[in-house]
Amino acid sequence: MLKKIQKTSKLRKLTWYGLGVTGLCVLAYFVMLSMIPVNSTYPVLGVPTNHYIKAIYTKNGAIFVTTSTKGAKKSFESISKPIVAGKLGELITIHFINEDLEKHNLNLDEFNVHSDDVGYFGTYTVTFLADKVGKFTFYCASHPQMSGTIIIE
Ligand SMILES: [Cu+2]
Repeated sequence: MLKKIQKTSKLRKLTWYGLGVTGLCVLAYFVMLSMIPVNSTYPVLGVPTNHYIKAIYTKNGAIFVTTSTKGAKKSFESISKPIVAGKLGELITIHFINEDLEKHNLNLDEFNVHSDDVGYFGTYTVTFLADKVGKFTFYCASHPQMSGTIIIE
């Protein structure tokens, strides 16, 4: 009788242990998935550089403005055709924020970045691997005047 109880509790422990390991594996799987840049098929380890791209309203129509940070301070430059700079091999995270009443989207074809339409004060975050050098154009598909340049060196 006692042996049977011991056996059952052992089995129970084993079951919980099994469930725990399975849970951890599932968690690890999703963490790994989240580390895959949008233009890659495998996870890339690294701390991405954060770039912020805002869509703002001006009297000449909406434009993109940008800023990038490594620290806490952010300041946006209100110039049209902004430039985002990165280095080859770097993970780049773009936070797109729409501060215009109209919907906008963000596209960077060469790195497979395509957002849906983002509404007023909506955001879209994407991480990609800067795996080629050159000058690339990001743009809003709905508004031809909205574009900027990404330079990877
Ligand atoms: Cu737009």
